[in-house]
Amino acid sequence: MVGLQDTELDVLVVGAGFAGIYQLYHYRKLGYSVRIFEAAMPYPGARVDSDNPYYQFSIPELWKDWTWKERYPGRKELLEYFQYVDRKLDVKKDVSFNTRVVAARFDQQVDRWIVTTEGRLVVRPRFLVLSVGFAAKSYTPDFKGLEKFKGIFHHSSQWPQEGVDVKNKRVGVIGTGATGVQIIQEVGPEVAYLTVFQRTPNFALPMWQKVLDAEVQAQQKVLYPTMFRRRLQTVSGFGFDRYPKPLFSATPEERLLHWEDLWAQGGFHFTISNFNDYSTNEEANREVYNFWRDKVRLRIHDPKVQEKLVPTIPPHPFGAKRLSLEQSYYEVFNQSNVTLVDLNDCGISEMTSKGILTEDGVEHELDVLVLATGFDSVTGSITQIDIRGTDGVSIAEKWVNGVYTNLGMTSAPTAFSNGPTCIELQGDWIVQCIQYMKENDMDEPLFMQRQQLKLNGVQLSCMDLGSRSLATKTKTSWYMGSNIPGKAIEPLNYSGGLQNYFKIITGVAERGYEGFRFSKCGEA
Ligand code: NA7
Repeated sequence: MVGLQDTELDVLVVGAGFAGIYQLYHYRKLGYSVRIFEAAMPYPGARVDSDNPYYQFSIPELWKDWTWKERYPGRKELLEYFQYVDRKLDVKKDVSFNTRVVAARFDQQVDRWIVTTEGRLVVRPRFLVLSVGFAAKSYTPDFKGLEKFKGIFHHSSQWPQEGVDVKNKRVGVIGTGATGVQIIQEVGPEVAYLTVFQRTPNFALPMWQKVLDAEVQAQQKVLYPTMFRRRLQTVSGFGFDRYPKPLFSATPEERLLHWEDLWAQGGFHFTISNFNDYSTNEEANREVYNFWRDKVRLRIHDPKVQEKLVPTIPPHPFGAKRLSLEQSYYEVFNQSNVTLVDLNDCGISEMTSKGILTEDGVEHELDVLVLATGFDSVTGSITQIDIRGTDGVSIAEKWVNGVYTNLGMTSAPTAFSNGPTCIELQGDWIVQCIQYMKENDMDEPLFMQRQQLKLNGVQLSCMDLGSRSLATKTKTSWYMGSNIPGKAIEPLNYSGGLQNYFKIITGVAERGYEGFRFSKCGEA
């Protein structure tokens, strides 16, 4: 690391996840000097929510020799996959781990970024690519007395790599988002006692996990190139798409038949391939909810718990908040050693040395407390880095009232889709844009994040699209930034479909990066 001090690089990539590695792969091919800085980890039960084979690199030298074990790979298999990727591409030699980027400013005199890490390392890349993901900044609510708690507690994103032994322990989980659901179903069968603190029920969908057959996978690989191309033509970056009909144009029998079919396919098939108006038409949405409700309620024995987990009337439209995929989540609540605390009936007063005191005076004693309370999603990953443009104003200050255009930097939130699909789509675009700038000796305080492309925001009107979606009808949601007190409330994802997003960004590039402002190197 010492050897890197003051190094000049073509590209510095921040983050060694799917996006960062994809960037590295392409810059190496172009012969650029490139390095990744990675800060660094996963909780019990962490699992991919995307169907195989879509959650992987589409790089042929990677998928050709890799065989997945499960339809939705878990933490262990994903780690093995990344180890395999490392062996194949020798990723690590260009990654500095445990290296958190804290600041970046553009020096117009030398046309370079001055990037500083927590350990005071300074490097000077010409291009800075933030592949930091949408959930790099965790959110822990300001619980009174949290510091008094004598047991073990962690936010899900800061789970110790060596794990925490929850066997025969009294465990509490705050939060029932996608993370909480995964943790609850994983630890439920092992613990002495589980107390789940729920504010909003998650409308979780059965994933129908299954072991994959190596032979079938090998045969299917002939289709992979087509499948990977097809992803870009769909609304969500998977191989399947919306059902091309509004809900009420179908007869009740046709609806039921379609829903049963989607249900049997498992996972996000039920949302993505549902009727094409279910996320914009409230009545259609309620019909979809009712189908989900009636299926899931059957799995919960206690009628009171049933109503808490799967309410007769939903607190928000179906799919307006991120749905989770589950395998045995609802059955956990049938265990006699599990209590569901509805924080709407009775909130958290404070944390004590022994556990959590709720407003009814009950002290829930715990050995381990899991804070599955989410993230300052999408923008927090970027604003937590002190990034300053040529005017000296930080990106956090610029975005305090919402994400908007800044100097020559126009930013637009990510297209909302399967992660790797969008990562590769935007990744290709970023690589080509940087190549274009290098070839033309152009410079500009070019700030790019795989989710925050420097595009003409007018074309990607998230606000317009978002306001038509039922996703706005939630009290707290990371889709809208409303889960973080004080954060500007606005749709943070482009919901116009990945296929449309693809057309827009390709069009901008083809028209010579329309809407961008480039300057020649040396022109301060
Ligand atoms: P989420 O989806 O933001 O979930 C956070 C959960 O924490 C959610 O159930 C919140 O309830 C709950 N929460 C947040 N603040 C509080 C307070 N103060 N008291 C009680 N409960 C609280 O984060 P995840 O980590 O589950 O998932 C993030 C994404 O990562 C996921 O969607 C995937 O795309 C991957 P609420 O619903 O706001 O009432």
